[in-house]
Amino acid sequence: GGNGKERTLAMIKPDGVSGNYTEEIKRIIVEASFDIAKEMLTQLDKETASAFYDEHSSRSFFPDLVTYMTSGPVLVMILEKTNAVSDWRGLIGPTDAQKAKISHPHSIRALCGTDLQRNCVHGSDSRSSAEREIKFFFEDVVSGDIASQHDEL
Ligand code: DGI
Repeated sequence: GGNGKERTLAMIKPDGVSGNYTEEIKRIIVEASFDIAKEMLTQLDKETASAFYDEHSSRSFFPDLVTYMTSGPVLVMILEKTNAVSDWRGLIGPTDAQKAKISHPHSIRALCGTDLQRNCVHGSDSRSSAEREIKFFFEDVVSGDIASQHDEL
């Protein structure tokens, strides 16, 4: 949009939701002046988790990543503010939660993550990833619903 605001896709992963970190993470989000434009609590199936992390599909850790991401509900959110993409990446900290606890002790991954895989939150890594991921979870779902309703007419 032309108002200087940016959108990013944030997710509280299964370990964050099951560990009851949702409320604390949302407090951090609001205190950092993000608006939560949309949110959805959902259980990823294998196909959806695989498609979301398609760029990693050839990596050795991919099967474990999909098992982790489908192990319980996730909370997916669209966050809005100026510089939302880089500001949210800054708040969550490095990918490896074990390293985050040392180098970024006030980051969200230091707060609720465990290791390189179980890092409790996701954030889009660029504006273009953010747009793709927002479409993946929100706009595709909507148009999919419309398409399936249309098919049944
Ligand atoms: O954008 P990030 O989530 O910080 O990191 P990424 O896009 O490089 O990787 C996506 C997710 O895949 C990451 O949050 C955790 C998992 N992952 C990345 N690298 C490894 C990994 N999991 C394992 N087990 N081993 C890895 O080397």
